Amino acid sequence: MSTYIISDLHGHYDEFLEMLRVIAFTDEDMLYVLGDVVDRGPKPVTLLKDLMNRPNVVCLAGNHELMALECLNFLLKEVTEENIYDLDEEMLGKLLNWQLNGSGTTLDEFAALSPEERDEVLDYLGEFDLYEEIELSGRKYLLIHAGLRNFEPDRPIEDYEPEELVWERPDYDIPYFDDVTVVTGHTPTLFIETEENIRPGFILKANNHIAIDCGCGIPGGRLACLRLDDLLEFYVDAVEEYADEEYDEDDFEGIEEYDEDEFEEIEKHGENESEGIEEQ
Ligand SMILES: [Mn+2]
Repeated sequence: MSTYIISDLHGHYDEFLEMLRVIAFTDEDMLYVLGDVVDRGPKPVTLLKDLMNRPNVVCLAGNHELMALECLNFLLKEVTEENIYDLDEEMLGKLLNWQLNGSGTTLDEFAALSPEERDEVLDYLGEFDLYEEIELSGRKYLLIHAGLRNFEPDRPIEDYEPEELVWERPDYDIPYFDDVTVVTGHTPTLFIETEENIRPGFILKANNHIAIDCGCGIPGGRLACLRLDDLLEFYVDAVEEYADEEYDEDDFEGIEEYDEDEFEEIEKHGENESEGIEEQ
């Protein structure tokens, strides 16, 4: 029995299946998916429907799951005289922010589902935890999507707000903990600027950090999987030529045109999402 970690699948279902073949994944093994299953890539909902039928796969929430859940729940609400005003500027901003972050493929596949399937997918998304603590081969690991915003060494992990765990860009030069390795996705290693990142686009292990988003779907990137038992790395090249216009640099610029006070939360997201990854 082995424990594997993968992240930022972003709808790359074919590459995911290929990775399961490469690692010879069995029912005895365990796989943790560190968030961002949906958006950007071609088959995000197909991927979700596959994952939800695998009892030995645990998905954690990424920023894209939080955006998708909130927006899809809103979009599915029946419009009534009471709730019609919920479509206020803040909600419009959230919908636009999701669109700018690659919601298109998720919405397309979601719209094609039956009402029952939509409920199943939303229920499944709502079950994603924000973190997982595991111990393996005498080493402690904290699995989260992005990092620890407003980090304090003694702050219990359960006290962090969801937003603090799914949008952060960690400083990979500085360990969070001496005795716990923090495993994250979210920031493609292609764009991590630290001296120890000698192979951008491959898994980075440095300073009690392990960064495993190797940018499947981004030019120069690939899908990565880590076997935690012995830290062996596995890679699968992207099947599809990446051609997602929603990754345009202009999209990230547009998001800064909002009124600062009203859209403080959204700007924060937009800024962080685009920071250092303008090439995506
Ligand atoms: Mn992310």
